Amino acid sequence: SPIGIFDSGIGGLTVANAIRQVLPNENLVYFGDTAHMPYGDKSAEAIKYYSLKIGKFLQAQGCKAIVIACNTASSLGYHDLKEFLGNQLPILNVIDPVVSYCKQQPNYKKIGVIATKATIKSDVYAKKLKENIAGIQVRSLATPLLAPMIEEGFFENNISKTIINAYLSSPKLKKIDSLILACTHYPLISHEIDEFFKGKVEILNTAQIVADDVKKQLEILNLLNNTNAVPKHQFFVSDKTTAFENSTQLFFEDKI
Ligand code: DGN
Repeated sequence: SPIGIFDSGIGGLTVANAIRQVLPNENLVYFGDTAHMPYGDKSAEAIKYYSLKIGKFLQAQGCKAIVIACNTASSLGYHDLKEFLGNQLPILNVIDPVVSYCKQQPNYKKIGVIATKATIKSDVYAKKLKENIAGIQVRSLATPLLAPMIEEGFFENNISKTIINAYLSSPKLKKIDSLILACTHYPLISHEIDEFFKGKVEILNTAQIVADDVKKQLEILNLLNNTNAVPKHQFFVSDKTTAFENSTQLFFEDKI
């Protein structure tokens, strides 16, 4: 049976892409909630409601586990979804693996977090990091223009450089030693972010960290597919937009 993966839209395809590289034998079912994107500006209630409905849909598709491949839904929908379905199948989010990763880096003292408004407002990253790492300082900054900017294909150009520069110059991010890219879209601009900090800040590619953790968790639960059959991936959206079709190459690095 497949691994279920969902996101507010296309961003989670960066996570799905990382998962298929790490677990090439696994079938994936991806759900992009394009009718309700972007989640980043929605209320907590709406995000919880959408997450539960999508979780139910993925379960009905026969998924053996669900990965919430969206930082906003992981911040606001994970708890309820786990309570609702967690006794029937494992529910994984994109935040806990990153927190565990940071915990293993003794040189991290002051961690920056950039994400959508809803993720930053939830304060879940800061709470979880502080709960797990004694004495850690966390500096969170909402960077709401970045996701739509990337989705429109604006990166590696003057516009993205100006916007990235404006956000990252915030006094909040002064003297951070590491930066969590806490939004599914940001791996596409990690190079530009790295350039801004002139290589002095460690940039955490969350998609890769999450994919490695999904493999680890499913191994522990003995849920990995041991056959060598060619995997079959299925993609569902709540609204089939041309934006989704156009962006898949960018985010999934493949045709869908
Ligand atoms: N996928 C969302 C996230 O990781 O927070 C970003 C897209 C959005 O809803 N703006």
